[in-house]
Formats: sequence, C-alpha cells, structure tokens
Amino acid sequence: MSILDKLEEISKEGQKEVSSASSLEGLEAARVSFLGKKGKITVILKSLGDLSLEDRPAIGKKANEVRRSIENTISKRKEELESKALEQKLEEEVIDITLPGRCFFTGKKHLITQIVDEITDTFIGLGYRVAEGPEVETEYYNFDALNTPADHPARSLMDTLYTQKDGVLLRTHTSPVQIRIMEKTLPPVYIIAPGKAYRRDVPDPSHSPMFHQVEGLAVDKNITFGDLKGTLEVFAKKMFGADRKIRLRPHFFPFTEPSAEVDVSCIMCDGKGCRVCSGVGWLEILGAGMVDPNVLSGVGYDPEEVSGFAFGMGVERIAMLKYGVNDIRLFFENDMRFLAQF
Ligand code: 2NM
Repeated sequence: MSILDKLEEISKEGQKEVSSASSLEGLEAARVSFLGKKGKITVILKSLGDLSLEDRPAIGKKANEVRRSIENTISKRKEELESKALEQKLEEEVIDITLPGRCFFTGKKHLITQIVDEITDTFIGLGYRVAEGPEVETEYYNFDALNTPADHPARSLMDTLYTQKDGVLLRTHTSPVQIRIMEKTLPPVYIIAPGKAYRRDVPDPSHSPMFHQVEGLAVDKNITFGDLKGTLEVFAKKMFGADRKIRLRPHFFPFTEPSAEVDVSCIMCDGKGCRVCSGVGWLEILGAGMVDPNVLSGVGYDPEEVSGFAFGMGVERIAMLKYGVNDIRLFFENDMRFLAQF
C-alpha cells in the first residue's frame, strides 16, 4: 500500500473516530492517537525526511491536509460535546421557583415567659422596678415576716416543701423577695416580684407543685385602697381588654388587712354568664390588700408614716384564662404541638 493510500485510510479512520467520540475524554484519546507525539499522522510527518525528494512534497502536502482536517473535525466535535455537557448540567441544576419554600421553626418564648414579660412590662410602664430573690428561702422570710401565725395551716408539711435543713424551705410565694427589698430600702417602694413558687400539691388540671407568680408592692405616704383598685383596673384592662371591669370581694390573707380577691368580667361573655365563667360572669384573677401594719413595722417602716398595697397572681392561671387552656400540666410537659401555638 502506498503512503498516500495509507494517509487516506488514516484520514477516514480519524474522521470516524473523532466524529463518533461520545465524551470529551474520548475525543482527547482520539486526538492523541492521531495527532499526539506518537500519533499516526505525527509519525508520518516525522518520517518525511526519509522519503525521496520527488515523493516528499505530495506526501507532505497530503499529510498536512489530513492533519488539518482532523484538527477541524476535533474542534467542531469539541464544541458539540461541550454544549451538550452544558445543556445537561443546566438541566440537572434547574430550580422550580414555583415550589413553596420550606418552613423552619425558629423557636419562641414559652407562653409562661411571654405572660410574665407582659405583666412585667405593664408595671414597668407604671413606674415599678423588677425585684428577684432566692427560691430556697427561710421560714422567717416566707412566713414570719409576712405575719403568718406559727400554727397557720400553710406552714404545715402537707402544704409546704421543706428541705432537710431546719427552717429552710422552697418559697411558697414570691412575697419574701418584697420583704428582703423593704428591709434594705427606704420608702417609697414600687416593685414587682416575678418568679417560681412551690407548694406540696399533687398535679391535677389546676395544681402544679411548681408554678409562677407575679407579686406587686407599693409603699409610700398616703397609699390607699383606692390606689390599689385603680392600679389593678389598669392591669386588668391591659391584660384582658379595654372593655373589662373588675370587682373586689372581701377575703383574708395574713399579710394584708383589709384583703380582697379580684375578679375580671368574663373575657368570653363580657359578664353575661357562660361556660367559661360557670354562669357567674366573673373570673378570679388575683389576691390583694393593704399591707398589714405588722409587716411594715417588721421591716423597720413606721405604719403611721407610710402605708402600702400588695397583690399577687398566678401566671399559669392568667395564661389559662387568657388562652382557654384547661390543664395547667400542659405548660410543663414541653409538648411542642401545644407550646408552638402561642
Ligand atoms: C397576695 C395577696 C395579697 C403580698 C403581700 C406582700 C408583702 F410582702 F408586701 F407583704 N407581697 N405580696 C400579697 C398580698 C400577695 O397574693 C395572692
């Protein structure tokens, strides 16, 4: 076979291999096998020097034509394969912008914390300061300083959680915080004490051995029962709606005299009577009264000089009324299906 025929054969073979390359890798392999250092055409071009002078021009010309034509085919095929690869990549990466986004739960404050914050903010707006104190208290601050007699049932092992240590207990209300503040501060005093309180209760729909309280205290010259009523009315309207009314019923607490329980007109029926208020039109929201002179003198205040009012509320109770929750235990089970609703 003549070299020209051989070149013609290599040309056909090269065109076929290059055109049928199905990937960029395959195309490169084909290029190397024809145009690489030891490629079929390169070998012929390198051997031109061994040919006779008459044969050399024709064969050289043909070899160069074949090389150029294979090069052309390679670059055309390369373009085709590259655009095919790009198209495939674009198809794989296509984004459906009509799909709804995925929602992530961002977390939020526990409902009890929300209510504590809301109550706290209302009283900060009225000029009160926030006070905190220990949850493990002494019998003195929890009972004695609050005018609670030695034989009062609240002190019993049935109602109060005592520690191993004599005279040390878990506070049953946040009032001891207010005693501690009064002991070291001269009047005027306007404070609220939010925090946890503990009682020896078996859990049921309305009892939990740990619950939250916000208590308030105002001591100043000429503080009256009217000041107490006006303050609680502002609070009740802020918390339950501007249309709410309040009423005070006589009650007894060891630390206040006179004392009252405070009701808000039913948030469901506005006082007409319904299932929520058991037909009476009123819901109990807190206890309150004028600070007993014994409590004032116990912290070194002169009951002839100053007077004060105090109140206390259960945060879980407020939350249950406001949101229609019927079991206090739901607040402490940490079921996200419940908590995420608020
Ligand atoms: C209540 C009801 C009435 C109260 C009294 C005091 C203190 F320390 F000033 F004496 N703090 N909180 C009080 C009064 C609490 O809770 C139902």
